[in-house]
Amino acid sequence: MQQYYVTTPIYYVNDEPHLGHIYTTIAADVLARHQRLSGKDTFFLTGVDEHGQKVQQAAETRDIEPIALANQVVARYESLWPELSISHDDFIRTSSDRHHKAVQAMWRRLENAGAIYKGFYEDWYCVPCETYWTETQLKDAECWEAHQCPDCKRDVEKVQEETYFFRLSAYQDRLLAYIKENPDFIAPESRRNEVVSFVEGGLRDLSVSRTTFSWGVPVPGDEKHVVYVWIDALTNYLTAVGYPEQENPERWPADLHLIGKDILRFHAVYWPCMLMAAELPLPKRIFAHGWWTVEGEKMSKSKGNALRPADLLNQYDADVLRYFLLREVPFGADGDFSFDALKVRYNSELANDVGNLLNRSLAMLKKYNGSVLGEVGEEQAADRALIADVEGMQRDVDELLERQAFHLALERISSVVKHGNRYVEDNAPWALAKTEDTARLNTVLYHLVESLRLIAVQLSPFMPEKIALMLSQIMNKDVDVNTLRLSDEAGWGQLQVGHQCQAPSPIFPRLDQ
Ligand code: ME8
Repeated sequence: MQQYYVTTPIYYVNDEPHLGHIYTTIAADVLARHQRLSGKDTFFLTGVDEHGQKVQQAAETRDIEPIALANQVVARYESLWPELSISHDDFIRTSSDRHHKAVQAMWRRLENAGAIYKGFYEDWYCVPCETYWTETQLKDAECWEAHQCPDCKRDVEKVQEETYFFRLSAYQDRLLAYIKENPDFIAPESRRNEVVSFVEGGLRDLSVSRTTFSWGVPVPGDEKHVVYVWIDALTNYLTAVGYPEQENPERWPADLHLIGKDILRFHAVYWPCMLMAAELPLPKRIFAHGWWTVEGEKMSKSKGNALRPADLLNQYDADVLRYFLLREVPFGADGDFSFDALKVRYNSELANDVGNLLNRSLAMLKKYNGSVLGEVGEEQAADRALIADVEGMQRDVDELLERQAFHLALERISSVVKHGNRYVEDNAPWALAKTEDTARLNTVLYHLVESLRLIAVQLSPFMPEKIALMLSQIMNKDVDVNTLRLSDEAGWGQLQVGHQCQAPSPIFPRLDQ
């Protein structure tokens, strides 16, 4: 069976989950569900990043141990993910034994490959960004006078320590060649171009150990050093698939690392170079999505305006959020979250289009034929056009999700829903019901219900709970969307004549503006 391995970033435990974290995880979940539906042996990984100075400091301010802070935030994620129907197969914690082993084994592997050496470091460090800056970089960014981080504009600290370096510079040419030969490796294209110009600008060896704090994985054989948090964090993608018990894990490489644009360099430069040094295959694709603001403002801890999952789930079903987040903004672009936009999108596409098509179709079926699908007559051009559109949708959605174009996939499904509503108007079952032509009436009703079934199947990765309700009305039994497979479901004509549907019950009631 074909495999599929998708990951999210592992989230820091010095912050509570917010809109940004749920966005990436929902996107990964939709892909995982879509791949399972397509019959692939899918592995979906998410988790938390527990180590590092940032977490240690956050714990100190609260006067607790870092692990206690981590445990609190892990509990939040563990209760949040089921509420959002996240279907991850593994949740990784970097404080776990399995991960310690993996990080230490990775370190030794890099060391044995001659890619790690000991040296001395003198530079400027931004604690919140966990990034080192040279004097030249600060000067270039006009941050030298104020000693500010070029990214976040907060203060940088001077650091001088004995450190181990990773020979990043040695992989510059190989990485560039790889990126050029593999056009799908980094997406979207604008991010790929960014990475190319960064690498072309020259890679410096990377400091990969710290002696200034202790909350992390000790460097094997030199325990006063702690492994740099990014080496630690990135290795999680291998830990979860059985490294180092399996030296070259069977599930590796990942098919997709889904990340936000903030952590592109770590994933598209440092990580591939580490893997090259370790002689492990590179992930097949890295997709960096854009940034959400909320009602026009950047979410920030200092402003305290981060949108928390509870603020959203108090007002909207998880599935409606899932739909909105992936429909509203082209994946890859930045976007602004507003409750008004959510309501508009919900009313127009979910209540008016999908909800309406389901309700009116099942209501007419009930009224004209006791909810039973009658004998289908000869197909007309309009029927064939609807079938062709449904079949085209199935192919297109698959192709669009292969390249993470969620908004286009939803738009494509939405276009079939609109087609279905037009088909109702054009074929006017209420008028047919007044004639003797029951064959035509049955044919129209059949095409509507069968289209709805196939639309629901395609929507199920996006809205698993709502679609389970929709399908149970159509199939007249409980439907577990997790076990649906396209090989069983996707063919036109699976609903049998004589099948009885349920009476409609609205799943997307209209909201007042
Ligand atoms: O960076 N809009 O963890 P993190 C969209 N531990 N996505 C957002 C967002 C926003 N406003 N804010 C956060 C780390 N995200 C490291 C990762 S991976 C080996 C280590 C999402 O808790 C987005 O996916 O800061 C971003 O990449 C991630 O949260 C950063 O999470």
